[in-house]
Amino acid sequence: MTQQAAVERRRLRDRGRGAAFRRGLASAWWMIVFLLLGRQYLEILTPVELTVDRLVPRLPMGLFERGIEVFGGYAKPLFSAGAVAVLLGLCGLVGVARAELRGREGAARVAALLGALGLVALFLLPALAWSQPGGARSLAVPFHLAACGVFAAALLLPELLSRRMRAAQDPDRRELIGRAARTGGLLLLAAAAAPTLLRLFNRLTLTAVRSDPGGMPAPITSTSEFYAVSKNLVDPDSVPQGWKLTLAGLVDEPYQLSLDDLRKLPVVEQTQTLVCISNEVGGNLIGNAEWKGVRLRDLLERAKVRPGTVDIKLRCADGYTESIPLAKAMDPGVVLAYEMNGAPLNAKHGAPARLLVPDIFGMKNAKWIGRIEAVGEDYKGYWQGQGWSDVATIQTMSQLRVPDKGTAISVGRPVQVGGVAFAGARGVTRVEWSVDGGSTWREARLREEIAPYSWRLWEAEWTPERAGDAELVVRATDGAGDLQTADERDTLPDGATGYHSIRVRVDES
Ligand SMILES: Nc1nc2c(c(=O)[nH]1)N[C@H]1C(S)=C(S)[C@@H](COP(=O)(O)O)O[C@H]1N2
Ligand SMILES: [Mo]
Repeated sequence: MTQQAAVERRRLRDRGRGAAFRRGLASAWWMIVFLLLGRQYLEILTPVELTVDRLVPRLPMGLFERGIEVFGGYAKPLFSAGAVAVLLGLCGLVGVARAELRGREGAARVAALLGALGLVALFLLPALAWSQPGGARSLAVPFHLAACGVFAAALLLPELLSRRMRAAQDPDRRELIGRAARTGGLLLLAAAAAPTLLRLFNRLTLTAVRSDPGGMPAPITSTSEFYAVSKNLVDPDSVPQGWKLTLAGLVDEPYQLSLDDLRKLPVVEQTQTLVCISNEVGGNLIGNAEWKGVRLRDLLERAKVRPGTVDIKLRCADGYTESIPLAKAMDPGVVLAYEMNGAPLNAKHGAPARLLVPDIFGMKNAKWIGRIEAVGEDYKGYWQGQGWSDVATIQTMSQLRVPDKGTAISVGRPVQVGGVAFAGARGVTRVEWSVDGGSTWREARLREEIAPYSWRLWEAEWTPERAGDAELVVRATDGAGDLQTADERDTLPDGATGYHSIRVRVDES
């Protein structure tokens, strides 16, 4: 054989492999539609959602941190896109494996093919499905197995059918029928998948949602401007039919409550600020709202928590789990809320009920709660596996919100300086600000206290005396008299610390 012939052969083989890979991908499309239908009608999570859900909290902390550092708010969509690529890649490879094996002999061929399919079928999808949270789990595993079956059928059936037709019909007719079948199939699939895709798309929580209107914040953040953070690619969007809150575990009298039952219990109203532990210094994952609900303590007393209980564990519709120590759970400030800013809690913020835990970072404020359980161990929640603080006490923090970027500042003309300060349950008693990078400090005016667990708005007036760059800095003192730490620390694992500062240009008047 000449060298040229060998090269030509390799070229053909590579081209054949490309086609086989593409055929694997095309077969995956059927499986994807099948999975989307399951997502739409059976609430079975897609492999991509499950991958993100399982993998992210297991990433080593350093890697997670790097990811957030490099990709910022895009980390979640990029990670998801990666998961899609890996799953599709596997499907393509199965396509190639199948084509490679076609030339081989009988039994070996079948065995190898089954092996390749089995790899996907028996391990990947069902293993993922196993981690499906909530009631759909028993359905999820057989459903994902069936999805593998759909993939296998899409890959193998056309070949089997065309072999039959080849025997029966002339080539032109065969070609026509084949094309019609493919086009019709694709249209059908597109029609079936469209509503699901649309629905999922509307519920995507790719990044923390918060529209920043700029300027001095309102004392109460409107629900539409309130940041939203969740671990999910797609949040739970509807309260399941017949939703019940379950109180169980180490209790003498377990019980269930409907939303109506919950609304009949003694009501508490509480204005409280939420802040995410991954909020950077000066970041906007913070908001203040008026909540309404019932005391967790009342719910627990009714269930008669047994001695030996260590933690109160929360289980949510999205599979999220969290825990707070029993002593904290009995704090009258811990509220199971079903209203936010005068309206029923919406889907983004945890409908039908979410927990509010004053003094503790947002992650302990579990949303979409379905089960509250007394447990005899120090239970580690979703994020603690990765090393985020389990105590998660809010750090004293303060922010400059004005002047904001667009404000023109010039010598001799007064401008407003101001923002928010927050120290969890300790409260803020003093805010100071500086125009020289923290060399000298001035006293800020605190606006009146909104509520014990709420942020405090602060403001001051500044009349610049010199043109050039100025560095504005702010720091707060909490109710215990402790000055906010100037130590610059990252969000991981205890929440960011350090002073917020902004550089501004002062023009000649
Ligand atoms: N069930 C559930 N609850 C959750 C989360 C989640 O992913 N799932 N995220 C937590 C985090 S990290 C934060 S900061 C707050 C944010 O609450 P918000 O979206 O109402 O602002 O919800 C917490 N509760
Ligand atoms: Mo958070």
